[in-house]
Amino acid sequence: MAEKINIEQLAVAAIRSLCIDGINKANSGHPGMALGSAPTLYTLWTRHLNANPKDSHWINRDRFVLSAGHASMLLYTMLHISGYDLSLDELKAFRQLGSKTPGHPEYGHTDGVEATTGPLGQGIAQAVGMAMAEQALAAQYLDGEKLIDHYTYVLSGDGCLQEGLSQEAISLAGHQKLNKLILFYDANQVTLDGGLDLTFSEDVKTRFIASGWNVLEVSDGNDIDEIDKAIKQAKKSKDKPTMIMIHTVIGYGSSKQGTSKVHGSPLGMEDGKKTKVEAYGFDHEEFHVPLEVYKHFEATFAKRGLKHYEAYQKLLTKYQKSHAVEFAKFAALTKGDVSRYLPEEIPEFVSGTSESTRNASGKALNAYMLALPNLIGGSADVASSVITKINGGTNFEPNTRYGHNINWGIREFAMASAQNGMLLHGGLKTYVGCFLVFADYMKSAIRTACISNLPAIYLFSHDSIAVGEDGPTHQPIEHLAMLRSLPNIHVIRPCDERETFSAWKLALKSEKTPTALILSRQNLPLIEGSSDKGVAHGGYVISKEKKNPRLLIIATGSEVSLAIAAQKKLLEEGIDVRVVSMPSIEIFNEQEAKYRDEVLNLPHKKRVSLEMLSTFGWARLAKHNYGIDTFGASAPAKDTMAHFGFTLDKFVEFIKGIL
Ligand SMILES: Cc1ncc(C[n+]2csc(CCOP(=O)(O)OP(=O)(O)O)c2C)c(N)n1
Repeated sequence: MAEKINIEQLAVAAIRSLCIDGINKANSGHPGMALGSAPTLYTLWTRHLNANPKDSHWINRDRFVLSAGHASMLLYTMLHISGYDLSLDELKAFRQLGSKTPGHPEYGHTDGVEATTGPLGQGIAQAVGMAMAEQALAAQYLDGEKLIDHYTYVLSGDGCLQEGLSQEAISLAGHQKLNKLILFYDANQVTLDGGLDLTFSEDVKTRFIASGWNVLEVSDGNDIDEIDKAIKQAKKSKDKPTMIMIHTVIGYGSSKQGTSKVHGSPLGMEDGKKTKVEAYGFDHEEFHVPLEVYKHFEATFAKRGLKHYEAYQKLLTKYQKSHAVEFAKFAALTKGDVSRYLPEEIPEFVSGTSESTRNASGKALNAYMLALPNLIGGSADVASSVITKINGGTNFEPNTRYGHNINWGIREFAMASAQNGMLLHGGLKTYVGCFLVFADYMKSAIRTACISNLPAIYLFSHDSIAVGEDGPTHQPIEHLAMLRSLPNIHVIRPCDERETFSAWKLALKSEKTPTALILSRQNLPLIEGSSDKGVAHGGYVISKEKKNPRLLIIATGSEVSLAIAAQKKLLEEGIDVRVVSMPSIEIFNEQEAKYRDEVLNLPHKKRVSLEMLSTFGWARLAKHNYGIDTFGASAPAKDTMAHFGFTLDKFVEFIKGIL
């Protein structure tokens, strides 16, 4: 390619070349899709995306999510060239310790990265959540469509579309008519192991159409005008999200183009140089970006973004004048500042009452909803079982976007992942719910929330074998251990109504840590010693010893009342014990050692944990662990509990055995 190339071709060549250089230098990374999809992102950035790199958190910016997170070098290159806070040196440090350019995009780590991606499929679901948040937020304010009105773009490969999660998300987006969501499908016919003929024969276009999407096609992924035309058309959609299938060549221009060999291996110096010079007409030293390319991005992307940004600032000033109260609310809530709305005190509760913690959670949700106008959420078709509805509230639907009740359908994974997207968007407080046993379906999305520091809220009810008749498939055993093993999560299993209100308050106050509330199906008595402050400490003495405790029982949730009953019975026989309620091990571990030692005032060998779930993990806190390390059984709850030893007599016997 000897002839002179125009600025657009030059820019695309520079983008591709930087991708080659970054991956070569790291000797690690995925050039395949980066080279194939470079023109798509070039077109999006220079002709459509509205954002301001100088204020990259501007609430009304367009969102772009790289669902195919392995093509991270392409995203970093776009962010660098378009003026985000990402230097060329950072691109040179691709995939190195401490760099801002980790192997896969990490939200909060790199300026301009909108979502943590890499686990395939999750980017699509997060983008769906962002598009939902955009619609919800616009509807929650008077004339809110002035405040929030933007597009959400997402780039997916074959991998994301093969993941089951993508179909959950696509189906949901079609049903919700998220017309401002635009998905680019990099259709390069290749995945990691080889050609698509190995694994994927479905008609992807028909699949999207069947799910309620518009489908457009770009026959040549190098044709900027063709891509541009498709985006323009997609933006006109009034009632459907749009998928643009773009035919690209994996590893475009390299000697291994069109094959899986270029999916995830650096080109190497020789092929890299040859590809840059011969295929792209780009004969420069490594990591060179011609000045005119930077200027071109300034004149297109940055200029357009700034124009929109400045117009928005003017609009905000006007809005502030005409809608002072609404504006104050918008300003506070889009900063995530809920403290001024949330009551510090929890209600008074009447002794002698009994309530399941799932019901208590429903009451707490409805109480806090009155104070927190941007609370929105729902469940995966178990709203009446997990008690996730806002009473008298409207459903979030295409014609009632102001509704706060989301019917997620039976799509747990997409629900959890889309919640991440909603939180990433900003402006909303969210929660999602399902049975604890199905937390596994959501696991990877929960993990992403933890990595991304998102204050997601999970309501997990039916929290033990006390589910009864539904049997082992519906009785959680190892699930609490699984959740607790995640870094950066608060798992809270309240023991009564009071603790549940406290747990909800903590969840709503959290800014960077997800919270899982573990809720009972069965009624639990209000416990005299339960305390709001105690929950805030994660664990506390809920029922003190008489004088000199010989043992210390640490219980959570529904087992706290059993522990207290055992304490009473043991005392009758002259055995003094202390009972600690430990709704959240993680929060307890965050307390000062002095406090922890005061609560757990006996040595490890004199402590007993009591939880009607797997004992896994409890050995760290107590030598003796009373729990269930097999699967459950189908029977009425009372019989199941008796069968597994969760009766007063059996537990007391166990304690005596220790002594
Ligand atoms: C959930 C998940 N499974 C597996 C992987 C490993 N992986 C990364 S990329 C990839 C292939 C993706 O194919 P495609 O989306 O077509 O990307 P391309 O080959 O075009 O780069 C695989 C299997 C992953 N990142 N996430």
